[in-house]
Amino acid sequence: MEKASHIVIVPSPGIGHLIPLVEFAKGLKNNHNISATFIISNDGPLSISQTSFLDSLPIGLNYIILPPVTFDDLPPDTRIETRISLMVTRSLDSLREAFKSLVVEKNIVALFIDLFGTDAFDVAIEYGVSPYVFFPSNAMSLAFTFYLPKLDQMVSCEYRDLLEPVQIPGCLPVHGQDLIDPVQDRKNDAYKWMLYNVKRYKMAEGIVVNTFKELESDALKALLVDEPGKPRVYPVGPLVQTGSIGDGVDESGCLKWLDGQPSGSVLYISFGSGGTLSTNQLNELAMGLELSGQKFIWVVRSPNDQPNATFFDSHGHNDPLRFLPKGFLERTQGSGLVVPSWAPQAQILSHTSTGGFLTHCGWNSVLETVVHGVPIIAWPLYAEQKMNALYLTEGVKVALRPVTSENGIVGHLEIARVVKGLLEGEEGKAIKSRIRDLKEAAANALGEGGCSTKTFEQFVSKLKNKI
Ligand code: UPG
Repeated sequence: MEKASHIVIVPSPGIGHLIPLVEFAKGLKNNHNISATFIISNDGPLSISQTSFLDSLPIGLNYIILPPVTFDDLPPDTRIETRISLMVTRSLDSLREAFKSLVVEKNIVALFIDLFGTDAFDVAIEYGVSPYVFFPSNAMSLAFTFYLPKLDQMVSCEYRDLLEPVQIPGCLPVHGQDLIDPVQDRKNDAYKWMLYNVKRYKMAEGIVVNTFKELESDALKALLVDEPGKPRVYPVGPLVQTGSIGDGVDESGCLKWLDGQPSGSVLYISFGSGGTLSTNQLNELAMGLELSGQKFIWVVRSPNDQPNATFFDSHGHNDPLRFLPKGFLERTQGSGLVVPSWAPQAQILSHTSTGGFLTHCGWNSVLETVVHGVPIIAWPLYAEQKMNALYLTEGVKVALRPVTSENGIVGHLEIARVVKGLLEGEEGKAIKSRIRDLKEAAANALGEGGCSTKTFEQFVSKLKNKI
């Protein structure tokens, strides 16, 4: 009897990459009986959120943790993208061993990487297995990824010094300083890694992207044009976290608290798994929320001058609440709930009391808020988030964006203005109506005969039949 198909997934570190990959794998398992093994590279113990997430994988999805790599030789200011790339590159020997034993046991039809792990392709190819990319961000970033080698050839200065915005095919014009972080300093190793990985994308048999037609029609149209050396792109989204991470107990008390609030009245504030604010900015946000007089749930992290300080460990080790302004917790008691480090985001966004989401615009957060029809305040911090914020405010127009003052801080008056505008103002109403349309479009895309469902099916037949 022929063995059932199996895939291997080599995720980049970070829970924001693991979450959509697991949703993707669940879709393959539940609808097409294709099981999966995640092979996890690391540089030490996994974070609490990663461990509890992996421990709750359903039957048919397994994981292997590779021995840790060492980064002792890297300078302390090594950028996150370099670390992510090196994590996979330095794990290649142990990855090869793990892959070899799986090949003996299972009918492996594909190896998937996301974003920066293209060195793992070599292992797949050695064993005659097809390499694929799962792109956990959007069509706009993927279009930029394809465009980057061209831009690299055409432009010699730093992109942030360009006078004209960059015209990525199918996308809104983007100012150089708003392009993704790893291209902001072309002399940095992170840029070299980025370019190295994107040039290797053409080795992939296909690229699965977590978006859908109605959300990003122009960028997808451009991506779907056949060009030599460009792998076929499969938009199968929105694949979002459905359950909770961990055992599903409402440990933070957020859901119970939301049960007692009026419909659509609460602003949820979270900067994803890695986002952090400076001390100054944390204070302004606290004061702005208080001044707005609106209800809120705020996932607070200890302040840090690096905007992505908790990327590898979302829970941190300090008590973040002690950094809030004196008396803030007492004064906002009853109207606000402050949660240290991590909250059950998917459930909060699906709760009827939630009326807005102040987000760093990580793509999973964007898709989750679209799926639940929750209006957005866009507050990008790092990675491709400025591009996402641009698209949300000026492309699909489902977000308000506070203005940053010249000192780089968003002041409390501006925060209060935008928060009130979203929850009570006319602009908030228009956004609500547009995001409800997108919510419906998302449900249709994933429904029977919907465009993402059909694309998923085409993709699966390619996987199974190797056509
Ligand atoms: N989450 C929670 N509780 C929290 C915080 C986050 O459940 O308290 C979940 C959230 O629901 C989401 C995920 O964690 O599913 C976070 O993903 P995302 O919103 O995409 O943010 P990041 O973790 O920052 O994701 C990284 C990059 C981001 C990029 C994304 C996909 O920072 O810019 O879009 O990966 O590539």
